[in-house]
Amino acid sequence: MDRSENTDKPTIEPYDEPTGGWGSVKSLVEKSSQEGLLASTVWATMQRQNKPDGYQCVSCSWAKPADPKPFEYCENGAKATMWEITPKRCDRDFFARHRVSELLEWTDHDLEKQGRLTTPMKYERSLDQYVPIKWEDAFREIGEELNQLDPASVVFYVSGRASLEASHMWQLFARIYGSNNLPDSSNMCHESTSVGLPESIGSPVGTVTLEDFDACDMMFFFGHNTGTNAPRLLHWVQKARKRGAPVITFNPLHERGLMRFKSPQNPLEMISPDAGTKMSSDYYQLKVGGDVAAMTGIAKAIFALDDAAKESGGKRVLDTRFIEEHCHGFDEFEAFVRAADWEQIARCSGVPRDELEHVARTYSKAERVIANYGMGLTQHRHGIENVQMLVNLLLMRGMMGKEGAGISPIRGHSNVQGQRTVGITEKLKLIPVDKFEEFYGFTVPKEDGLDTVKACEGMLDGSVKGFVCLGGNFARAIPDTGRMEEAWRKMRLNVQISTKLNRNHLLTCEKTYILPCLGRLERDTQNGVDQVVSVEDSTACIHASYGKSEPASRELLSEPKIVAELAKATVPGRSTVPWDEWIADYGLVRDAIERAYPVDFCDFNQRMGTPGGFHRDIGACRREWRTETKKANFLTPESFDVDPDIDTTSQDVLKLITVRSNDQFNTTVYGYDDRLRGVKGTRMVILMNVEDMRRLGLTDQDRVDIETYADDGVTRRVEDYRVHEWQLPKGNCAGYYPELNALIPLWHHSRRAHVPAAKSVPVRIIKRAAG
Ligand SMILES: Nc1nc2c(c(=O)[nH]1)N[C@H]1C(S)=C(S)[C@@H](COP(=O)(O)OP(=O)(O)OC[C@H]3O[C@@H](n4cnc5c(=O)[nH]c(N)nc54)[C@H](O)[C@@H]3O)O[C@H]1N2
Ligand SMILES: Nc1nc2c(c(=O)[nH]1)N[C@H]1C(S)=C(S)[C@@H](COP(=O)(O)OP(=O)(O)OC[C@H]3O[C@@H](n4cnc5c(=O)[nH]c(N)nc54)[C@H](O)[C@@H]3O)O[C@H]1N2
Ligand SMILES: [Mo]
Repeated sequence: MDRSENTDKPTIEPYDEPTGGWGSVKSLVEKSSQEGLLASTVWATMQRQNKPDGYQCVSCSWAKPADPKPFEYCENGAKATMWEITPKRCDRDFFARHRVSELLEWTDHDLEKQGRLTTPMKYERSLDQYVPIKWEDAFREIGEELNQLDPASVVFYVSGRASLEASHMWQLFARIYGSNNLPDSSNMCHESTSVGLPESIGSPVGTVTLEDFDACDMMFFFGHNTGTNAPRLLHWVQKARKRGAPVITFNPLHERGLMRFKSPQNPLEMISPDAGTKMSSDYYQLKVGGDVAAMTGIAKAIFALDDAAKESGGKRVLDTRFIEEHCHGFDEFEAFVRAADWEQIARCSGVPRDELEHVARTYSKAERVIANYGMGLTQHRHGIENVQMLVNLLLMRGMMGKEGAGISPIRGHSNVQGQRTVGITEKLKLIPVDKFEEFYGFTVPKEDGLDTVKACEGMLDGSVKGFVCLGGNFARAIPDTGRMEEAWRKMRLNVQISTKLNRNHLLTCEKTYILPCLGRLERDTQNGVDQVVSVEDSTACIHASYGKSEPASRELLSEPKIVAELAKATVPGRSTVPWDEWIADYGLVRDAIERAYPVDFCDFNQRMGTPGGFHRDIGACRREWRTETKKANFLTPESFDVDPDIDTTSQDVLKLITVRSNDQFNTTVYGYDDRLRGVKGTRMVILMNVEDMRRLGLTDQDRVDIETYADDGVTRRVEDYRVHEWQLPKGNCAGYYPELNALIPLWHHSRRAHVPAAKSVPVRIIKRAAG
């Protein structure tokens, strides 16, 4: 693959502008002209973004308010929109001009930059090219192939963008066919949340809504790059700061969005020469993986403050009534925290005792606290423990199930949370098996299916033979790129339902198909009627989304239509699902969702237009704990010594974090700049602490190779990266996903949730010989 760079002389300079502001506006103007979009088209489309009667943004999953601003979008949401409504086309002529072996040399950026896919294509091995295929032939051939394969050997992947309607149909199709193999992008993302939170509070999702953000008097941010990955949330952080609420951030990197922000929606702020709002009142650059230790320190200091209050007869710092009435496991937790050694806490977290005590003092004074977090907590070997420890911290002070307080996992893809709600999961216990069987007259296979890591293991051992993907770029998003690409090509079937060309399409199997689909912004007319779809945001609010843009090609089919046609070709007569009726009216799919999930989706069709969305039934929001103990559980970690099964004490092993730039959406690379980190023209950099550089004999701009430190007999290596000095903790380094996924061993994942531990990869940096 070619290098992810667009110049020989990339520059990296500290960026000290606020997020938002004019930098954001300039970046958008550049992007729209690169895409060849008319300003009037962009303007007309954007005005409908995240509006109750418009479409829900295809970028992040952040909540959509009931009373949107005139422009309820951010720089990155606008980029995602422009990427979808681009006039560029990756059509049959393109595929006639380029062989697949040639395209394999292209970068992710160059592949997707070709524009929207327009025609169903099939790989023709003798030509090493994709050739057009008629839709009906594609469906028939795929159906025949699936029926020759053992259903247990086929995987049905979903990336988190597909609507609730398409997702519900997808999982029914897979299960009728005979497979519970339904991994999703959430398996690589917030699965530590989906496994960890139900054990703690009996809810798989967060407990806060926008009203809570308006009511809180303090926030925590652990491991989230808000300025890039959920920029609209910055408005709520800014509002909180303006009313004097402290915002305390723990992140090994100084992320601009949580430092300074200027709202591009506010003309006065834009013309003011000041540096914008200071977003985090306190910002701690903890060591990668040091969160359990840091939170143990904060908890320890809370106990000390509470002891002092008890002694002096002052107001207790612990919410003892809440703990007694609502919690289980407190004593064990208290014993663990009290026994923890300050010296070890400081060493493991990288944050000194007095600073953690300062955090505890601030926290002890707040009444309504929200704890936000992202991939910095979930993508670790101890991802679940991270999440549960953050809940413990909230439970100590009763910060759950009351206004202005709660846990806020900031989800990724725009409908990733909702897909799980309507049945996308490999775990049987999470779906209403009996209902599906009763409603549709088929038998759901009775064993759990494969999640992402297990599906990859199956590919490696040859037991997985077919992959059907509803969106996404699975092969590029997973770890161990080298081994997985090789294994992928040995499968029999690769079906990709997509909007843009990506590397997963080029990993061809015995039979390979690209099925191009409509995007969410586009008009989806079935049976002469424009259809509506729906999504669930990060705060468990469900919204309708109305696509109105002209479809990129007349040949495109909608995702629900493609799923229905695949099902009809593969499992005809094996269920009573009325596929054709559902396609003629997506409202009937919503009725089916309501029947399967009557509490969450009560009056679905009537309520989906509610401004701000309608909120799902989350017990923990009103202190109803759906756990085995019927209480909110304090869950005590075994230790806070991180990654105990990987020995990184050796002086030259660093822990690598893989992150997103401000110019990408996951594997979609819009460009080679990361404005908010001051990186221009390249993604092939490795950001390092100056002391580590010195020790390893490196200077700025040196060329290095990076190798994984693991003794499993596999060499994992990326070559010719540029070193750059960066302000991050000693022993840590950082670079960009997905290029660096080649370094992550498949087995390096959250122990129980199986989220690849993309934030803590043990690596060695090797200087390249000059010349
Ligand atoms: N524009 C844009 N928006 C997006 C996406 C995108 O690619 N582009 N992706 C979407 C998706 S699917 C997701 S999941 C979200 C991802 O959004 P984030 O959760 O912000 O994901 P990352 O970019 O991986 O950044 C993780 C952050 O965690 C920090 N971190 C790393 N290790 C640790 C640690 O050990 N402890 C702590 N406390 N912090 C740590 C990193 O420095 C970084 O700031 O964004 C969504 N929104
Ligand atoms: N090292 C490392 N690895 C990671 C991560 C990390 O932080 N570090 N993050 C992980 C996370 S959080 C996630 S969510 C995964 C992301 O993994 P995925 O969700 O699989 O990947 P995306 O890059 O979002 O998928 C992009 C592709 O989706 C297709 N697409 C876009 N819009 C649509 C649509 O409307 N319909 C359909 N059918 N297709 C569409 C386009 O063809 C595009 O090429 O990656 C994970 N991998
Ligand atoms: Mo994600």
